[in-house]
Amino acid sequence: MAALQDRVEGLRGDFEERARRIASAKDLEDLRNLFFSRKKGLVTGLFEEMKSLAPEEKREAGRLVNELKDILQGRLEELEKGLPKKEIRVGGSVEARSEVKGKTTLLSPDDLTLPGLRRYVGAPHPVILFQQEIESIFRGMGFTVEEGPEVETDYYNFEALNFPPHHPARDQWDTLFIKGDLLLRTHTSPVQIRVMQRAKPPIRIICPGRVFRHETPDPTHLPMFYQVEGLVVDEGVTFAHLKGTLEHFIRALFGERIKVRFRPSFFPFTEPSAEVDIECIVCGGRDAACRVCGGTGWKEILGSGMVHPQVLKNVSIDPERYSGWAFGLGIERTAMFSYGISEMRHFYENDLRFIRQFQLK
Ligand code: FA5
Repeated sequence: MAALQDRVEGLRGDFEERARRIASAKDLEDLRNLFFSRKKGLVTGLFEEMKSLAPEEKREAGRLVNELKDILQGRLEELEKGLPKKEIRVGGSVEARSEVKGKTTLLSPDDLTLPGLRRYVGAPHPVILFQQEIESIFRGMGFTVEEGPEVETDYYNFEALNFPPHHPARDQWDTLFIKGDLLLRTHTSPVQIRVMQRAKPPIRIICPGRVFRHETPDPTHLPMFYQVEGLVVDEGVTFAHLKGTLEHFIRALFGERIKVRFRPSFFPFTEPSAEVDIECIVCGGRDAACRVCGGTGWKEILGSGMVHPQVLKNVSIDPERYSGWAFGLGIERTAMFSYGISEMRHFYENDLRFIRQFQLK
């Protein structure tokens, strides 16, 4: 029996020695044949020899040889998995297969419920996803969605909105001028004018789009960003409608428990005017050095107010009969709070590790 044990150990050593030199499916196949071919296989030979043993020796010999067989077959499987794989395209997906014994075998057939290898096909940008969420809340309240040009004239961007020429309030919007009267719109408010010129009250619209300002980027400011404008004009419209609608909208976005505040402000095209802040979701007001809220615990997300009577006159709507309210919300500013991002510039760095997190599930 000691002699058999020596031979079994010798065969294991020999097997490992050869296994180290395997570089292809052909090498692996030769190794398998050397040990297990039906006529001359070294392990097969041991089973043959056992037949001539005395019955009392057979049991122990059988245990030793079967153990060797199991170990070596396990090793052959491991070696097969380690072979270089061929990539085979099946209906657009890539599956890993290996070639052994001249046959192509699908690897890891053990668990057919494992997901296949998925190809990344792209997804809407998080800012656009958020814009769509905003649109859907306002559509639910009966608003329709309008658009306007990104290249505007001074008239629509400023004058019709009650900024007289050379008025200091223009400085609030660092404008990128193109040529003569043309400029890149600094806000979506010019769309209010375009809509009121072509439609008469009742008006209930929102208009999302890109705006441009000569600004240095920081965690909460960009030189190109998205706004969404809202405008309601009808008989009997009051500030209470403005407040109720915006509060409903903000709670629909952030949940019932979000803290919201209206703060008096100034815009030439609204009177009275208010800016709306929400609690700083990044620090919750607990970090005096917060780069998002500056330690105040609040961050402005939109400007709003009752449409100035002069603006209504500019589009031939009678301010004695009609009144209206409007708002302009920063989409990235609001999105960063909704997604819990402390840095607005991430949206435009084109880092796929960031962008892919917002893919629709
Ligand atoms: C305006 O642009 C007004 N047109 C808003 C308005 C519309 C008031 C209708 C009244 C009636 P303001 O400059 O504050 O206002 O910008 C509005 C929002 O845009 C801000 O609350 C903020 O959320 C966002 N925002 C402003 N500047 C930037 C910037 N540089 N980067 C990113 N978001 C900005």
